Amino acid sequence: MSDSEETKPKKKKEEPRAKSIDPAALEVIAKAGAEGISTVFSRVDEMKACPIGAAGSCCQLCAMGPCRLVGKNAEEKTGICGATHGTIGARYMVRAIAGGVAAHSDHGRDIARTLLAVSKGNVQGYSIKDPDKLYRVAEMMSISTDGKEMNDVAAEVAQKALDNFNGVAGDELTYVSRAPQKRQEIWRKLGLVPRGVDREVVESMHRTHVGVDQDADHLLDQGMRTSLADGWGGAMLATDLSDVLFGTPKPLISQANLGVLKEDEVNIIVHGHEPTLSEMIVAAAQDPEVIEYARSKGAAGINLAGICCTANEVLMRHGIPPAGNFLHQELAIITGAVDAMIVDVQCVMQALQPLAEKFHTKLITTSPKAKIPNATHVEFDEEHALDIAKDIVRMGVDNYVNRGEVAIPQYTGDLVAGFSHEYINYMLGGKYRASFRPLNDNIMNGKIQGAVAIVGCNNPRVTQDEGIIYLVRELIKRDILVVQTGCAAHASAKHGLLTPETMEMAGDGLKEVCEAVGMPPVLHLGSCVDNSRILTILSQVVEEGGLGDDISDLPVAAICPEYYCEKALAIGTYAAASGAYVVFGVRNPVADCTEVVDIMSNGWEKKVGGQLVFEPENEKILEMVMSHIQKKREALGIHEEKERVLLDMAARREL
Ligand code: MSK
Repeated sequence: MSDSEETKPKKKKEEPRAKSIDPAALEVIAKAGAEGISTVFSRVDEMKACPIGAAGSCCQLCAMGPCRLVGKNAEEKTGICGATHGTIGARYMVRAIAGGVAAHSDHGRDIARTLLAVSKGNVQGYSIKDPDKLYRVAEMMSISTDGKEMNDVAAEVAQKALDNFNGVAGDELTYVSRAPQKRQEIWRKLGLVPRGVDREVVESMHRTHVGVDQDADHLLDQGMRTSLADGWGGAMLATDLSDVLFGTPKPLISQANLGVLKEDEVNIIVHGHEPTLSEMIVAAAQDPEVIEYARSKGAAGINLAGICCTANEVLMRHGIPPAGNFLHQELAIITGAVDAMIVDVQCVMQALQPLAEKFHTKLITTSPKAKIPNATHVEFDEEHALDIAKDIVRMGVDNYVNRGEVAIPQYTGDLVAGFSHEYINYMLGGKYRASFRPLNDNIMNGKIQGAVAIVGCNNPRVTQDEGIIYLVRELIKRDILVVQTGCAAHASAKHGLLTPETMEMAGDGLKEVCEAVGMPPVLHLGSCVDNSRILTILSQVVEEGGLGDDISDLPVAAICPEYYCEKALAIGTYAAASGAYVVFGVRNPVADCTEVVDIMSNGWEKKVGGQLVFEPENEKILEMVMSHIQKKREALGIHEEKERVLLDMAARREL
């Protein structure tokens, strides 16, 4: 060995990254490893991400390519057609946003179609569970309800919702009027008001086709307009009409994680997104005749659990326990205890069927839009919804006797969920004076420094739940109220952070408010489409007064620490286009397109007051979000701690 080799510093071997911080997940991952079973956690090590595509430097839009803008001076290179790095990156973002918007909005459209069918009596098992909300939605849509039967109002509401998709509701989506006045003016001035959900998605696909829109900034404006058709359109309609049909959530208790599976009962998991199916599965699993059928097979009962956002839909309204988030779908099957996994659309891995074949699990697809080779397909339709749901549940029951060895990790987290925007309003102000005033006052007096939404998915490229849990804990410690949706909420649920006891981890100010109101410092608002509830809350906080006149004035932010899909990018974009500061973890999908990175951060901040930025380090995300919140507090003049003045009776009277 030469001298120079001897003195060369040895390259430190990188420690393998932990797969998860969830002990239940780690237990099943170890079992899978020992038995040679492939999972998303093992495949992610085998499949290295393509570095060119990962940074937004690959254009695959036509057969002249794919073009790879790499090497020295990559920023100055162009594709064969002359497309710049900026155009390529912007086209990627706009197509991703359009994909996400299409997914959420097709979900919303299906709920509207179900409401229309209910109004005409063409369904089995559904009814209008929250008539008050139906009338509030009708008012919001300027539909007169005077002297009309409830079903006629429902038909008009459903039709107006459907018109929002088709673009025949008018020049602007109906719910744009729910945004603060100033926000609406910003959108109108910039031409960002969405005209119809379908129209914006189609226009995005057209403008990103080769040879059409070639200006990155102009393309990304269309990305914002399309995303707004989700947040203030498809997703908001999905949330409101789901509340009308299935009930508006109120707080309830439950548990989360793989430990909710039961060894002596038929375990059925609902997985995917749309509540139309899962609501009927809940009803079928509670049907005494079906339960008796399960007993006849030797089971003690039927245990229903959820994965992903379907889990959130049935948790929020029925307290059905989530068995876990996105990365738990395979792990649940590997416990050997799942007799049927019923799926509809979105976030369902194709790996489930080959895995289910190694165990006894029956994978049942139900949507006419989504089939999986070799899975059992039972097509769902609203006209025969309850009968179909009962048939599906019976298939799970029949499969109970085929179980082999079962290994359920004994971990669960207690949780409180069910915080709809209506309930938060009521909780803060009370029955007779429901209002966001106490929240605004406590933000103004500094007991609450601000609010942050921690939302989105899991991604096996990062340690499962780690970023989400770190940020939740650190933010509440700094007197930040946290709201959650999607799989990020499951992470907190599994780790016991969605309980009132969590207020012990909160800063003194936040703790005091939580004690006074009787709320946990981390609020579960629902599924991914329910991110629209956050937009509604922000609009109401602005309307309440004292914190500026637009969402961009508020000391708030949104973080998606473990995103993986296009839907997350759509949500992040509509939040930024609505004026929020949005940070994504994992990686920047257009990192090498500096023009696009700059437009979505500095450009959008100047244009719409919000930003979409990417930062893989959780500690840096925390710093960035806290400094943004302080910046907003300073701009509002509420950054200095005010001396607390005790008022005498005269001063109180004056007030
Ligand atoms: S399910 S979109 S992994 S949050 Fe909504 Fe979870 Fe993300 Fe699917």
